[in-house]
Amino acid sequence: MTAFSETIKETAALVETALDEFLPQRDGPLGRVVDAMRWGSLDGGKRLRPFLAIAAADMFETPRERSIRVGCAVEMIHCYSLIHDDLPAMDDSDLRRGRPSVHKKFDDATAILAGDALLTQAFEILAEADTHPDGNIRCAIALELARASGKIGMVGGQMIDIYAEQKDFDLAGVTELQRLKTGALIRFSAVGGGIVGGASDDEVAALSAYAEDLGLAFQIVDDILDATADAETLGKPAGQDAEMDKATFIKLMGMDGAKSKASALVERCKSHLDRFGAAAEPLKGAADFVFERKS
Ligand code: GRG
Repeated sequence: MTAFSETIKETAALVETALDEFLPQRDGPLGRVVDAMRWGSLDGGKRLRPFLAIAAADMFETPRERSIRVGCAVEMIHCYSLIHDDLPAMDDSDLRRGRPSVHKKFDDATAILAGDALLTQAFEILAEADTHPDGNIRCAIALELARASGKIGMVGGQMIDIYAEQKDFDLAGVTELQRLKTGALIRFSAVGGGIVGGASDDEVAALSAYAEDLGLAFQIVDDILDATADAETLGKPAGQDAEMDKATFIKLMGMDGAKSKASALVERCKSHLDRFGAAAEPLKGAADFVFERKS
């Protein structure tokens, strides 16, 4: 196992423990929504977003108790989005992270409420004094997360994506859609980690530039993995699947073009961190991990 795989596993274990503590089991009907929140957020996923938050904050020698809370907040938003995305009204997926999705394990109403409760709790965690003693810093982080998650971020991107299934988008359109749908939370992760660590405006801007390139590379790699999996299932050349009505980076750039673009973005995203010297190695490792990932 590479050094980076070990590092991300270590932070994932910290996040797992913290999420478990944020979601204590309860009795009765309230216990049902907590169980669904736990099902949708514990024991799964790469935990890339919390890793970015923690690694960015580590560059400024921030107490881990603070950065883990920022990481848990963004992971809760991510998990809520997956729970809602899996619902019949959206992607209608029976499986998530290799097991039944929340609405399959429970029911649609419980899945909607579990997603809503994770979304709300993310902001509760950020507002609590344990996240940072300075209320202005807590407010700045919450503002960034609200913008990354809502109509000018992830929700806006999801809305465009649902619409884009019927429309042909060009490269600029797909890039903008993905910047919102998946890029905004990835950007928040690095920026939120920087803010909780007391980064200067210039340092936050460098983290933002890094994460914007990283988020785009992440989505291009996601399209490459999807197209490769579809090609294996359908026995067709990668990219020529039943979802050809949906604009993807593979459709617009071809498989080779998409791979070159992702590789170039990963190299460029790392260069934004050169000013931080050796302290940026974990974040640079995350960029290589995104490019090389298989799931
Ligand atoms: C329902 C408001 C709302 C938004 C949904 C992000 C999203 C928007 C839907 C997810 C659909 C999807 C599979 C998008 C592709 C990119 C992506 C976000 C993949 C999942 O993220 P990973 O790979 O997942 O980080 P893990 O399980 O590792 O956390």
